[in-house]
Amino acid sequence: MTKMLVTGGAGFIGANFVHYTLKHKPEYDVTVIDKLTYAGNPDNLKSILDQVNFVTGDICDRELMDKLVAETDIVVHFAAESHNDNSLREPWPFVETNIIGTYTILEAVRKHDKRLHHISTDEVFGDLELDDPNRFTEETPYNPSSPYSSTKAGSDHLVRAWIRSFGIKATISNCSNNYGPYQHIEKFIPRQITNILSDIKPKLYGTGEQVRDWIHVDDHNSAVHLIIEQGKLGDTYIIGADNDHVNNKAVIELICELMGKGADWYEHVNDRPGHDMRYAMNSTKLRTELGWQPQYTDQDGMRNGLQATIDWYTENDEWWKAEKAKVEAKYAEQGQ
Ligand code: NAD
Ligand code: TDX
Repeated sequence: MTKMLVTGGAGFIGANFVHYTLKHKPEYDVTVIDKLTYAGNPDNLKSILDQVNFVTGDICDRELMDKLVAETDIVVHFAAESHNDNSLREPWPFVETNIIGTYTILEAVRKHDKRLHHISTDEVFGDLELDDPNRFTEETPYNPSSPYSSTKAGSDHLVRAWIRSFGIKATISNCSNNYGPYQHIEKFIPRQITNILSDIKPKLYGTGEQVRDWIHVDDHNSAVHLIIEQGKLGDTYIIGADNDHVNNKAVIELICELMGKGADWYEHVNDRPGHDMRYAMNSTKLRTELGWQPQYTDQDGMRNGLQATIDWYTENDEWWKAEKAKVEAKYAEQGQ
């Protein structure tokens, strides 16, 4: 068995990754380290908790990370503060977890000579204009906009520097916007689904012309496994499912339609300051070098993936209901 340490494994993508790993990759013996911030929920792993080792702790804790990294073969690093809107209200936890936390992991990986895969985001590249034909590639220069994306960019720079200066055995992936089960209801898609389920109108920032390159979380995680197994050490891989033609307005209208509301049953609210316009990913390297293919593709793929996600939030209302009023009250303070 290969020992795998998953940081942030009680959050959205990390928990889906652990489920995916146990289902498709039985050769891994998984340990999760998670601080259980507001975004971490041990219930995300409830059905498989007896099959993983779960450690509650902070990735900034040097002693703890040194011990956990020493005991593992590979670290898959998802833990982060992940929400842009929160980073605009209070940036410090982003600096601490995303930068100092990643530094702490890098030092442990360096000392114990362990394999690392670092999970990052398209947002490190900044944004594109709506009419720009380009997509982000592994060579796109970094140009982050928010405290969130700049701290993720900082963490990527640390990983790249540790690869070059110390020769650590690491890979990096930059993925676009994920959706699927277990995503915190502060995020765009689950917020709107749970709004409709709570008889609240969905909330669209500004005009809603912004474009996100949506990818189902299982497609992200299948790519991560492929990179872990076959990726070239030291390299970066872009992960995206070619969904960069759907703007926020179209997504909200599709959610309304799939949930039996009129396509205009939503309201415009205050825009996000510094709001990135468009993200678009060119995942040619991952597809040609490693043979990756997403399962949920283009408009129909998004329709199928969204329907499955709507069903999940509908069937699992005990998972989100207690949080809903608090999340909406926080948004209401910003006129959102
Ligand atoms: P999330 O906020 O749902 O989960 C983050 C998890 O990390 C939580 O379980 C939280 O408790 C844990 N955590 C936070 N600070 C910690 C600390 N100091 N020590 C230990 N654990 C800590 O985030 P997510 O959406 O699942 O994102 C996971 C990773 O994927 C992040 O690195 C994010 O930047 C990246 N990413 C996310 C998306 C997306 O669309 N959500 C897209 C691309 C990349
Ligand atoms: O209520 C809303 N209404 C709305 O119009 C919310 C919460 C968001 N939006 C807009 C803002 C964005 O243009 O929807 C889009 C998506 O918003 P988020 O879900 O907050 O995602 P985003 O800011 O694009 O970042 C996400 O993708 C990249 C993740 O949260 C990051 O962790 C990841 O790195």
